[in-house]
Order: sequence, then structure tokens, then C-alpha cells
Amino acid sequence: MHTAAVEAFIGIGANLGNASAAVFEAIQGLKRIPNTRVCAHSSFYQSAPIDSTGPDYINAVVRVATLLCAPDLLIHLQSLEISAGRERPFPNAPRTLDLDLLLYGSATISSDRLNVPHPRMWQRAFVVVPLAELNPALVPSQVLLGVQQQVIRKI
Ligand code: PH2
Ligand code: MG
Ligand code: MG
Repeated sequence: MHTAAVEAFIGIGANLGNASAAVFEAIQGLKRIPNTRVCAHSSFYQSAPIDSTGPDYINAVVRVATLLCAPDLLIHLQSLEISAGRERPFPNAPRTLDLDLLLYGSATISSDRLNVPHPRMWQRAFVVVPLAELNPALVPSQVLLGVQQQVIRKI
């Protein structure tokens, strides 16, 4: 039987080392995930860390079509983070690469290791602005209004 691909959105963030190169490389890495196609990526955006420290972040959002279940997709995202030298000394520490599964089709997932939609995504301009670039219908105008005070710059 044929199982339809699921449309998923992945948030990319980096604020250590050459962050824009890390975001670019992450997109190349996403293209190597099996049974998963990278359909589109947003522009790259620069913003100050929110609830975090260190240099400005570079962020982008990617739309994929995947045959993987969400936990399997997450395993691939985590292995790309590790390949990029990700360390987790404390929550929200500056990072070489962060890959967050934002949306997985219309699924709601609440488990120990995975929460989809990403719990804080609708409060963060660095997620909703690039997401709206890829698919404006996914971002209610109230959400965009709610983040409009947060300064982010398209690069
Ligand atoms: N990620 C965080 C915490 N704060 N701030 C910006 N600007 N960009 C991020 O990607 C980011 C953050 C936790 O994942
Ligand atoms: Mg994150
Ligand atoms: Mg993360």
C-alpha cells in the first residue's frame, strides 16, 4: 500500500562559530535523510538570543516531505546536531546547531522526547517569520502581531 508523505517543518538555529555556514550545512544534511525530501527553505534571519546568551543567532525554517515517522525524523535531526558538534552543557546554552521539529503534518505529539507543535514556536519571531515566508496560511495574523516587537533581520 502507498503511504502518503507527511509535510513537516524544521526550525534551524545556530549561534556559535560560523552560524550561517552551519545553517547552510544543516540544509545539506537534511537532504541526506532517507525517505525525506527538502521541498523549500526560508531566507536566513539574524536575531539576538531569546532566553539564551552569546552571539546573535542565525535561523531558518525548512519544509520537508517525509515518509519517516516523527520519532525517526527526530533521530536524524539529533544526529545532524551531534555531527555539527552540538553540546548541551545547560538548557538553552549557545549552540553550533539546533534542529527543532516544529510541525509534523497536523499531528499533536506529547512524549518525553518530542513535543509537536514545538511548545514555544508561536511566541518566537525567529520561527514564525520564516515559517510565514514558506506558508503564510500556517501563521495566524494574531501570531505575527504578537511577535512584532522582536527584532529580526533577513540576511
Ligand atoms: N533558540 C533557543 C533559545 N533562543 N534565540 C534566537 N534568536 N534564535 C534561536 O534559535 C533560539 C533563541 C532555544 O532553542
Ligand atoms: Mg530550539
Ligand atoms: Mg532544539
